[in-house]
Amino acid sequence: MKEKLTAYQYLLKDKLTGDKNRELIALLKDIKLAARQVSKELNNASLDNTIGDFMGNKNSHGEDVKKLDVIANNLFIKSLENGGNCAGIVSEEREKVLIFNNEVSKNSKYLVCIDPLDGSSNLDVNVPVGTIFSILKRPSIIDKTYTKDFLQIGSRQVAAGYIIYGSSTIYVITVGKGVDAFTLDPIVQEFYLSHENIKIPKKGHMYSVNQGNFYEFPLSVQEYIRWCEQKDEKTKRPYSLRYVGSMVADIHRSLLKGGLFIYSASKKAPNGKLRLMYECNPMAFIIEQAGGLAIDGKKRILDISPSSIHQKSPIFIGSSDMVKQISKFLKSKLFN
Ligand code: P6P
Repeated sequence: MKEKLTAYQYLLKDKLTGDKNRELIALLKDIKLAARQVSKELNNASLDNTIGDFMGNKNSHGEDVKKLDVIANNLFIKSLENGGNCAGIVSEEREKVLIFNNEVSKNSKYLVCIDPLDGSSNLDVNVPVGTIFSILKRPSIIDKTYTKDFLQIGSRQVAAGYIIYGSSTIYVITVGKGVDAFTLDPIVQEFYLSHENIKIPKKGHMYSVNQGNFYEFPLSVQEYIRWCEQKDEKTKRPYSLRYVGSMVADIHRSLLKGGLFIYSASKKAPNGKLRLMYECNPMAFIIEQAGGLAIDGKKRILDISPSSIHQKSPIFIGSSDMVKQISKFLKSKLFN
């Protein structure tokens, strides 16, 4: 019988050994605490009447704010601020950075970029949603923390992860030494190792895109989608279209089963919809660590130099063979 290790025990034993990693392990525990609290809020939402819009409130991007968006954001802020292992955060739910000025946090080595509750538009219909986070090192622990300290390219991430709140709550993380997942035991309220050293299948036969935007996409993306729909036994086409409308759910399926997730630039969204710092970068780090690829259509997501904390990026992410295949269309002179 395999030893049942908690996330803390496993990371301490295998991935984050030594004193220099104590603060990072503690920061990952702070994130785990908030994840457990959010999981409980989501499970009770319909009973506690916290499903639904938050009195027509809108976030800094003009999107309807759900009650649970606010609850989740506050829970992560509270855990990160009180944990003292993070100097400040960028959150999808806040227009500006939030710097923690308490004595312990202000000398912390790390910064966190987070989407506290991604896919919350699905909450009312009980579709899996998630938290996505990215951990960066502060350029300096002597100076104060500034917005510019967060504007680091994705390849400088120290750790990244997501929590998917589905039929079970699963915490998927990388610290740059592969990808591991931990499933919440709801009775014990502890995350235990359930998927060790996950590798994304090199080939996949599922593509994940909002087909409703087809005629908004560049011709190259339209042609790729048409290619997926053609019958060809050798390449096991037509592929299956799977789109949940919740990035964490679509990426989690691709990670475990293989596939390609697409959120392309379009006429109505020239930079796509997903945010670089707390959606594209963390997912790209995880998928690359699992052996997949992640591009914006021209370059590696993790090589993009950010200019603003909420900037968007197109993203094509998943099984390496599938990303290479769509790259041929994206770069073809026929379609550009
Ligand atoms: P669309 C959810 O709102 C989200 O941010 C991601 O989780 C998801 O992948 C995407 O937007 C869905 O967007 O435009 O297809 O509804």
